[in-house]
This record gives sequence, C-alpha cells and structure tokens, in this order.
Amino acid sequence: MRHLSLIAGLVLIAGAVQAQQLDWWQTGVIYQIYPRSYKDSNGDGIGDINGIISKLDYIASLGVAAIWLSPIYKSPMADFGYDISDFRDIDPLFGTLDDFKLLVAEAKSRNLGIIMDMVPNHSSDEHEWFVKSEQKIEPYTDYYFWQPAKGFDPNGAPIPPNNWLSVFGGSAWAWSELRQEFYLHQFHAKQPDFNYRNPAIVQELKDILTFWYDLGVYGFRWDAVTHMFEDPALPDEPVSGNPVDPNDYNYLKHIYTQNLPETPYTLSLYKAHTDEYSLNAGDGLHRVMMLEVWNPIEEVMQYYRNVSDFPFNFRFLTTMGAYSNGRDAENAIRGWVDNIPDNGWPNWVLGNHDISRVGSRLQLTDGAILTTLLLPGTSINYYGEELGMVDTYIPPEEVVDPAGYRDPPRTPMQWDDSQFAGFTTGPKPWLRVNDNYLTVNVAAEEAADESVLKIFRKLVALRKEPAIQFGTLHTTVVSYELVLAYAREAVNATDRSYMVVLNWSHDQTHVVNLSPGAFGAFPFEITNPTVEIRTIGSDIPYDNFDPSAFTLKPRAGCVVSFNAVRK
Ligand SMILES: *[C@@H]1O[C@H](CO)[C@@H](O)[C@H](O)[C@H]1NC(C)=O
Ligand SMILES: *[C@@H]1O[C@H](CO)[C@@H](O)[C@H](O)[C@H]1NC(C)=O
Ligand SMILES: *[C@@H]1O[C@H](CO)[C@@H](O)[C@H](O)[C@H]1NC(C)=O
Ligand SMILES: CC(=O)N[C@H]1CO[C@H](CO)[C@@H](O)[C@@H]1O
Ligand SMILES: [Ca+2]
Ligand SMILES: [Ca+2]
Repeated sequence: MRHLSLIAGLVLIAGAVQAQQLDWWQTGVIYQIYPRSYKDSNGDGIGDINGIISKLDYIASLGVAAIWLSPIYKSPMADFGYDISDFRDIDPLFGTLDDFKLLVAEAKSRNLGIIMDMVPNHSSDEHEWFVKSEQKIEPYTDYYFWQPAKGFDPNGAPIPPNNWLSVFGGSAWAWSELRQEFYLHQFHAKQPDFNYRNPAIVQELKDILTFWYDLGVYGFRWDAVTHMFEDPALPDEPVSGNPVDPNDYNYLKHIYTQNLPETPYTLSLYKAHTDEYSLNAGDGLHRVMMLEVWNPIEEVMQYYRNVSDFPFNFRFLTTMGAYSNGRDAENAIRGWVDNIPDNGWPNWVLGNHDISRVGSRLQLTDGAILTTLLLPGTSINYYGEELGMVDTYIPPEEVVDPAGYRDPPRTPMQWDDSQFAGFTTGPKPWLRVNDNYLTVNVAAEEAADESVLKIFRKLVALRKEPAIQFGTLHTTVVSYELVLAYAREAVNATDRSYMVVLNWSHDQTHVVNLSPGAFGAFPFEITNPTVEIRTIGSDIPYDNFDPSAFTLKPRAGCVVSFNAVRK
C-alpha cells in the first residue's frame, strides 16, 4: 500500500489543512478534438470550425473545461496540417479566422477555453519565411538550417553535410538549386526545420503565441518537442545496429538530432512569455502550456519546473496493454506521481490522434476512464473516448495517413445512427465511419440507461468534490494482482471520500475485502458506502454495498463514496 499527499494544492496553516484554490487547467478536463473528424458543416466530408461550433452545447454538457484542437493552421497538408504555411491563419478547409473568433466567443460563453496546437520544429516549405530564406532575403536568411554541400560527386551531384536521416526515411537534407545549399528536414522534405539558434526565430514564435492569446486562446499544446535542436557541429550519427534498411530512420542512433539540452531552455522562454502575457492581461486567466514528450520518464520530468505546466503523461499508453493487470495499472499511476518534481501537477492521457484508441488498446473504455478521471491531476481525453469509440479498420486502398498507421483512431465522431453517423450530410466522409456507429453514438448513449457517455459525465462532475481535488491518494492491488483499488481520502473527515475499484482480469471473479485488517486494506474504516458509478454490465448493486466482501465480474469496476474513519 502506498500513499501520496498532494502537497501541491495544500498549505498547512496553524495545524489546519486548508485548500488552496486550484485553477481551471488543474481541476478541469481537456477534450482533444481532431478537427477533420468532429463535425462537417458544409458537406465536403471534412470536419470544420463551424461544425465544432454547432456541437458546443454537447461539449459543454460533458463538463469539460477546454477544447484542444489539433492543427487548423493554413497548410498545403503534406502532413495533415503539421506543415504550416501561415501560423497566423486558418486553413480554408476548416474555415476562416472569423469563424475561429466566433468559436472562441461561443466557447467562452459556455465556459469553455480553446487550446491551440503549436508545431515548433519546422514550417511548410511554402511558408513565406522559407521562400524568402531560400532567396537569402533578410531577415529570413538564417531562419532555417542551411548548410553548404560537403563536396560534389563525380557526376557533380552535391553531397549532403552528414548522414542524418529523416523520420520519414532517406537523407534529412534536401538540396536547394536556388540557394545552392542543403536545408535540414527531420520530417518531410516539405517541412524544413527552423534554426532555433537564431534569436529571430525564437522571437517569431513568441509573436505567434501573442497573436493567438490576443484572440482569446487559453493556451497551447506543443507537438513532440524532441526534434527542435540539432548539434551545430553536424557530426555523423552512429549506426544503431537495428536490422533495417540504411535509409530507414531507425538505422541510426539519434544522439545529435533529438533531445538536445537546449530544448527545455528554449521552451522555458515560451513559458515565461506566456506567464508574462497572463500577468499583463490582468484577467486572472492562467494560459496553459502542455508538452508532448515521448522520452523515458526521468527525461520527461525535466520538462516540468519552468518549462511547461506539464509534459503529457503517456504511461497508460506506453506501459499498458489489453492484458495488463491491476499491478500494471498501479505502476502506471505511481510511476508518474512518485517521480513528479515538487509543485509539479500530474496529468493523465488515455489516447490521442497518433495511437490506437483506448477501447481497442486496453479493450475497455469505461473501466479506463473510471481509473484515470478521479486521480489527482488534469485529465486529457480524446474525442470519442466518452462514447467508447474503438479503432476502425481501414482497407489498404483507403489509407490516407502519410505514416500509414494513424487512420484507425481518427475516424469521424459518431453522433447518431443516421448515414455517416451524422458526421456529414455530404456524399462521403474523408475517412470511413466505424461500423459500430448504429449503437455507439451520442444519441443512443444519451437514451440508454447505462452508457460510457453517462459514466464519463458523472466522473467529470465528481472531480469538483474536495476529496478528488485535494484528497490523499492511496493505491493498492488485491486478488492476485488483478484488482486495482485506489482511494481519495478527504482531507476533512466530514467530506465524502472516494474509492475506485477495477477488476482487470478478463476471466475470473474474486471477492474483495477492503476493510481494515484485510490484505491490501486502506488505513481507514470505510463507513456509509454508496456506489456512485458502476461500469456497464457489471450489475454491482447500488444498495447494501459491503466493502468487506464484494464481487466484481471480469473487467468490471465501480466508484464508491464513503466516510473515511481513521482509528
Ligand atoms: C477543510 O475544512 C476547513 C474548514 O471548513 C476549510 O477551511 C478547508 O479549506 C477544508 N480543507 C479542504 C482540503 O477541503
Ligand atoms: C529555467 O530554469 C533553468 C534551470 O534553473 C534556467 O537555466 C533557465 O534560465 C530558466 N528559464 C527562464 C526563462 O528563466
Ligand atoms: C475479477 O474477475 C476475475 C475474472 O473473472 C475474477 O477471478 C476475480 O475474482 C474478479 N475480482 C473481483 C474483485 O471480483
Ligand atoms: C518539435 C516538433 O514540432 N515536432 C514535430 C515535427 O513534425 C512532425 C511531423 O509533422 C511531428 O510529428 C513532430 O511532432
Ligand atoms: Ca467541411
Ligand atoms: Ca529541428
């Protein structure tokens, strides 16, 4: 049994523990929308801003605090919007800047913030800066990573400066006939890398942040920041020993092009800029900075402190699978909360646009949201998680993702049982709709007695409880490592405490005893228990809940409120 006091939110005054006010981004749930797939307003088969506006009442009904939008900037779409040609405009596929302003205003009137995506390592080659940089027009000459050829081969072809490879395969260097130099592209050749050693580019990005803050944006999620810096001495990278083609990215060990120590420092400049903006705005709104960092946990933790409000916690994505048990779930939780630096705020991510949906990956959705939404910290939830949407099989001839594997979690939101799940009125959505839309959809789940949607809403509402905001976290694993139970023990004994119990087993039923003295018990007596939420089909009786003997079917779980009595 392990315990954690969330000191971050508490101050000890004259022996009495008092709750500090937590901020919107800490108590709230952040709802990620992949805009192409949420709601199409004009029948072209692609989701857009007006579509999102038309669904704001639904989003507000979930109780979430903010919407994070995957990129909607102007882009030639060589990489679905991650190749930006104007950081201050909206792509016409999604609408106009005026549509965006309306979205911000309409969201705000429903108490919802809008969070934008920042893609810092490169722009599109069609960006005005790159076009001018290629012509050496000041001040753009050194905005990108230019290098002369190392020499010329016998046929007169330029030889790249070193052996660096692009994430998409092949040399990371592309030759510009015009400038007679190579530029670096860690991703697509249409995505030239910025030169972050040039203070002018650092300033440009600050100005872009200011532009969007002025439009009322509540913060940014920064895309995989690992590729921001490269070693300026341009050493060849060593061979990794992986049995892959020499043109494959994994052929080399990326010690000179990933996770350079300059990255957290540069990000801290943006964090300082953001905090300064909030201070000067004088509106009391904390603008949030969330980072995507896929590194080992010790490295990820370096991105707290003055670098961001939090780096995303991907433990449930990277350490858990369909056959993970209660112990694995406990490890995923403790691995984060026990490693977090002082004053660091935890967060929980179950899925996103780059990875198999949680309903497919862990083969459960209601149990997964039950497990993460009542933990201390911010919850980030991908659209459709609140319905139990799963990955969609895409036949090879319909694959559109340039990387080839990211279509299944990106299929259209399932609104109702009409054609294309109500996503579009046009003849064809950009990606097919999951066949299960007849039953897995918003309308059906609103109507059902029990549904993932209803569970999600109740969980979000419970996050307002003092015990969920400030309570001590206790975790335990019982029943042969199969059952994870955790409690949020209220700081004030008069407040209700909460317990979440989930049976991770696929095929066995156990009887659990969580009363004091029993194996794995909590250090308090559980009195007046009430079942608040149960997973679908679990048949856990709402009445007469006995914490000393209760049975959970395979994959079943519940949330129980109670009064904790310390002996
Ligand atoms: C506990 O109760 C006191 C007195 O009502 C209150 O001031 C304090 O904020 C509460 N603490 C928490 C963590 O809820
Ligand atoms: C952030 O903290 C690091 C380490 O203490 C420090 O070197 C850096 O200057 C800080 N960044 C800012 C913008 O103050
Ligand atoms: C969870 O389900 C498994 C598989 O059916 C079963 O063996 C175990 O007893 C159940 N655990 C609880 C606490 O009911
Ligand atoms: C730091 C950064 O922006 N990384 C991104 C670079 O571009 C690729 C491809 O668009 C993204 O996947 C990375 O996250
Ligand atoms: Ca559209
Ligand atoms: Ca870079």
